Amino acid sequence: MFNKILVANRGEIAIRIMRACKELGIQTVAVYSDADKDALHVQHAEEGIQIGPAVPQKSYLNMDRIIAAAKQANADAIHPGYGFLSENASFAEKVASAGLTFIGPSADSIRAMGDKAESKIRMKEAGVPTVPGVEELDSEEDFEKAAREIGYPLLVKAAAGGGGKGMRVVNTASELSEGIESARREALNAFGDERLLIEKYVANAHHVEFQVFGDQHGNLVHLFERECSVQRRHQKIIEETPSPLLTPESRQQMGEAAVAAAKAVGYYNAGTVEFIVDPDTFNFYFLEMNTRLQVEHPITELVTGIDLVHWQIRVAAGESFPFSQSHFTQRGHAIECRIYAEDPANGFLPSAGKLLQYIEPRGPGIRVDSGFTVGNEVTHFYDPLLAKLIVYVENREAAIQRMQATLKEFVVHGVITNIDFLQAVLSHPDFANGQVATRWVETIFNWTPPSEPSFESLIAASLIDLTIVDRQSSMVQSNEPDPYSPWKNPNGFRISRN
Ligand code: MV4
Repeated sequence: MFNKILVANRGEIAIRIMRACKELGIQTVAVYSDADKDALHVQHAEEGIQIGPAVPQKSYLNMDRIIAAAKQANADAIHPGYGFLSENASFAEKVASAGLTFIGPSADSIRAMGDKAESKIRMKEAGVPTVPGVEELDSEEDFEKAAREIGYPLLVKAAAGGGGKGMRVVNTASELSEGIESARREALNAFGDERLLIEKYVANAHHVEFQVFGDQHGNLVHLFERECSVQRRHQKIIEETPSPLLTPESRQQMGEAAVAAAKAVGYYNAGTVEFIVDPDTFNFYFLEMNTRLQVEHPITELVTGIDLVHWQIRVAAGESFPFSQSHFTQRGHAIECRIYAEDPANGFLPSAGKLLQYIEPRGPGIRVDSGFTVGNEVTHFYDPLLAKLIVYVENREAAIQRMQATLKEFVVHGVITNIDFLQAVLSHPDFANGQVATRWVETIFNWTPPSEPSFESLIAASLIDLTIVDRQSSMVQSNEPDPYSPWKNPNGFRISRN
């Protein structure tokens, strides 16, 4: 087993990984940028190494600097978390070349799944359902011929892409050349690679992904699904498991397809196979595989009862995964809400500032994975995810109720959050009925934030601040008479709780 792991990440996921290390008796090393010298993840580690300026390119994406830090600290392994370098095959190779262990899949698996055209071809060979389409396209005539075969509406996607970048819906033949051109431009811009593929557009699709997990000895299972259809601009907002859409039959078929997909690229460690599901026919299609631990992994941990990060570390060290598929069942229902520092009234723009007040909910079946505490600064350099609020209870109805009640207890002052927006989604009848497809937030759900809080609620907020925050006053350095006054809130008088 490893003696020491460097966590090449920040925020809630760095802390999540460090907790697992400590439980396994492994020492931890944090890396941090100039903007993060007071960040919570640094305090959770036994050692911290400064790796550069705030801009991610020069710190959390700086491969050589991170590997040098791991060598300097005498670490055995690097956990990349999600985002940043987690799906960078060259980084996985560099880590291995430096004599360290990359806690994740092989560089070859990352590379095979990173290219949408290549992965789609490999999935077809492995018998995994993919959306009808064409991958090898060069001339204008190739595209026109493929479009006639596939029919409209169709989707033009960047081969190097993922996450919706370089993607265009084309509804008629007359829109085709414009769609190809703009997708190509965006693909070249985002990935330096202008290759495209086209496929049938599946309208009203649900996003259902399957967690897979394997060791380096050929054992690989799926750990059921996560329904992630509540999204905005390819940013997930709410995830849950089990999916309200799937039947036992479709779940089993999709689980088998997810295992086949992972096995086709010799996968080990934690991964996620993403499908779109047509809710009318239950037809499902492989979209892409995310070769990392995902943000939403906690809901899977709750319903399956296994700690994914423990096992990521253990299988990376060469241990066998001792459970076979029949060991696993889904028990209960889990929902995750992502609490973002962003302003729904202002195009969901990130909201930076100091957390003047920050109180996380607690109680039975409540898990909060967060990277912040009161007094911390939320900067515009990084993802504005403040915390993940996860609830777990016996069924979906109770889970929604628990989430609604728990969100009311989450107090954040100093930045604007999406908490009211989350409440509005959770109380919508379409959500209650499980009838939310991927474009629901953008096309059907037109929520407008409530108007400015009343004068009375501002007075109440200022009194709450004065009484509750006092015991944390040592955390905030200020010589101003009342640093907690909502009248001083740099973001105006909005409060994220009523
Ligand atoms: C699709 C699709 C419909 N039909 N492909 C979006 C990101 C990338 N993973 C692929 N995506 C989609 N591919 C076909 N043939 C709809 C989407 C899509 C989507 C997928 C998952 C989650 C959210 C989404 C939002 C819009 C579109």
